[in-house]
Amino acid sequence: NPGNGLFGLPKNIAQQAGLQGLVPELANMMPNMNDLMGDMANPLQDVDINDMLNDNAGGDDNARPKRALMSGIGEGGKPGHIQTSSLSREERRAYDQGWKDNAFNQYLSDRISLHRSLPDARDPTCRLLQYADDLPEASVIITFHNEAWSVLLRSVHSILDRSPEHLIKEIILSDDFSDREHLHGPLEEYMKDLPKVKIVRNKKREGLIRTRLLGYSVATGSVLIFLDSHIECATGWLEPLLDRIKDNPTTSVTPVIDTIDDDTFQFKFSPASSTQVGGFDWSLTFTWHAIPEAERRRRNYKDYVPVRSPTMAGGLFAINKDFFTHIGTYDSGMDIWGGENLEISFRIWMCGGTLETAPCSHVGHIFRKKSPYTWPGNTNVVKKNNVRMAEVWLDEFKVYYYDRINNDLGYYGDVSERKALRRRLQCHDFKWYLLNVYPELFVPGEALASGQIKNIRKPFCLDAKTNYGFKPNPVISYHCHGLGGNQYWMLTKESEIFRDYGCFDYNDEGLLIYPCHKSGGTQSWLHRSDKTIYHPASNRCITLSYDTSRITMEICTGEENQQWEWNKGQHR
Ligand code: LR7
Ligand code: MN
Repeated sequence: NPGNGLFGLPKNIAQQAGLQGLVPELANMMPNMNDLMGDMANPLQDVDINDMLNDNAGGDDNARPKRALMSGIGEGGKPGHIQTSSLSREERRAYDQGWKDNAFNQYLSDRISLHRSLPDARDPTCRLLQYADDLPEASVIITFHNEAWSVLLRSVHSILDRSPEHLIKEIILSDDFSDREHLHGPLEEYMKDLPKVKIVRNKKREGLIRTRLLGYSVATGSVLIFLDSHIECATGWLEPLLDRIKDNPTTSVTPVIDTIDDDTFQFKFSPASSTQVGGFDWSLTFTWHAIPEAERRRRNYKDYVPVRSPTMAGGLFAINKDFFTHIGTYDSGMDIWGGENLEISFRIWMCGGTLETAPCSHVGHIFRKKSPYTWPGNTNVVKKNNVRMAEVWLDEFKVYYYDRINNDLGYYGDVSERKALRRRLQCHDFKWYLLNVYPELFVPGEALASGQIKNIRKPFCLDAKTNYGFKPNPVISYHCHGLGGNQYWMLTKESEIFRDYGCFDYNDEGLLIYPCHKSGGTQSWLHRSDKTIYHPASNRCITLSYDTSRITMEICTGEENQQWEWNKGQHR
């Protein structure tokens, strides 16, 4: 049906409704309505019937005894537990080693089925959508470095078990010079039974960026899907991605990334209503955000409609192979880890593409608290990668990042080829990106003052972490180090003192960093001409105690212990 949108609906109608590729109105005609009804009568309560039905419909069933697995550990994505007190000494050693090697609970993973069932809590409309038969074929590329056996295999099986057979051209396992034994002979042996799986290997440790490029170099499908090596694809994950790319080959799509708990392996399925989009801050760190109102409106407030996202987390996305080639794949000068996610996000948008998240597509990922593998070379690779990105893509805005790293760029290699790529493709500039794609981002140029906030007499600066941990972080004072970091603060026109979405907030609990709420009140501050930092809501001033170097909020006296200077910009 040339000229038509998917499902034979004229494209313009689908588009007008903001529903490219999605026709919920047809829901009551859809056959799997019966499946939904069947759900009610399902006696196997811990598993969603749709999951099972879809798995079976997926073709590649591997003839596994599903019923037998229902009660197994981790089934249905439920949390598993290892009673460490009842482990023998040997078992306990294996348990500890699993954590040490992987920074997740490998011992538990090894006891969960490689084909475990998962919850399916997609927006109900997602289950009703039908996709064209001729979606493009995907090459799935998984890069790995010393991944745990059960976790890597479960990643692979979750793809095969939950994808229509004809849509997976191949799964390419791209090995970044792993030295664990199981990832060599045993892996080759195991994969002999899975003809779609190919293994390629680096000759030395390259990092995830060049390892993805190795996978790309042997891929033959028309769509590439990059995945981390510790994921599980949920029911229906594939079609929504391919559908968007079929519709428009310049669209790159990510699934919703659900959390697989690093300790319990619980699959925490996030509901469609809480889908988030990607952003970044000026330390060039990826961040998550609620969907902005304008974008919600564009989607007619429908949670299952693909949502435009300024950036992606990096590890899980689908992209047309020719488009990936056209926009310059990845920057092969980036090492080990980091930076490539924002770099490709900016490049997709600035060079003619669109980046979206498909709320009907769900893939779980094991989020861990630290990196378990070595980071060869003791230069700061993330900084190096970020500087490469900033030099090529950020134009005049790069100074805001450089401010944060104390203008110490370090060695970052040659970026002339990447600059030439940008000129050749005639990409938009970064200002265009900020205006059109990410207008919500605060640009420090708009700040009234920025940099460290130093006491007028003593070399002490206001200092705090802005990550939101268990408890909000207090604002303290610390010897001024002049490196930016935790002493970098901006004062906005809206009278906030902030960095990266964390704002000075003085309330009953003290002077703490809270997420900025944009409504003044306890987060409103004035840097007055007498250099005091005044808090109208409490009628107090930020005060340095000279003997203890503690920060308190006191009645304003205007004395030196209440006088502060920013190193850029001043009071108004
Ligand atoms: O040297 C390396 N060589 C590799 O092959 C380092 C890593 N890798 C592999 C590794 O085995 C894994 O499969 O690369 C993949 C990513 O490494 P992780 O899992 O240690 O990274 P992460 O999940 O903490 O990091 C996120 O940001 C990275 C920035 O470079 C990459 O873009 C990751 O793919 C990305 N992961 C995700 O987007 C999943 C969702 C997380 C979020 C938010
Ligand atoms: Mn990961």
